[in-house]
Amino acid sequence: MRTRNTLRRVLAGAVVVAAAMTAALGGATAASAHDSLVSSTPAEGESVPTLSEVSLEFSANLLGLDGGNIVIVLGPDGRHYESECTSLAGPTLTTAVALGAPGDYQVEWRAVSSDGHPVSGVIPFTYTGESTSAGAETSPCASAAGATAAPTARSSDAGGVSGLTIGLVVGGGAVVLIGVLVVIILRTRSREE
Ligand SMILES: [Cu+2]
Repeated sequence: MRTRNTLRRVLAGAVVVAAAMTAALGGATAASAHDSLVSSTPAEGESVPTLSEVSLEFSANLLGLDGGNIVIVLGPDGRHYESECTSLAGPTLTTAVALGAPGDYQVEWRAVSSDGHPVSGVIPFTYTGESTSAGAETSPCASAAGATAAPTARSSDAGGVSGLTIGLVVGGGAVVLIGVLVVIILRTRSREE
């Protein structure tokens, strides 16, 4: 009988610890979903005869941080064909362009998700129209000059679950579990004596 009671207490303790750990981890994970690109003009792989503006639509309103939302358009010659800075309106980024010789172009974008995380991507497309610009060596927009460099270091935000956080929660749970076991063993022993 005593063995059965002890077993029951150990199981109850383990269930409480597991529930606490699940709640801690689950809460942190739910807060870290970031925005994604929903659609774009031009679409990926699309062939366009004219293009005056690139527009990207995201799954939620982006954060309007200075220099955080950047769209550049690179031609087959590697030159820049965006003609203005990127503007943000809710979930949409828009950049005016004047394309050069027909060929394979790519839109390179970087945005600040509504949860503060940087997201980025590349959209290749083909231009079949006539040249309207000679392009530029660098972006005409000052904040986009370093756009091809790595995204800004905003990833150590409050929303994400770092390895350290998981380690602390798991470690804390283990300490509590060991404590519960020690108390149960001591109680069982003193009763037997
Ligand atoms: Cu995120």
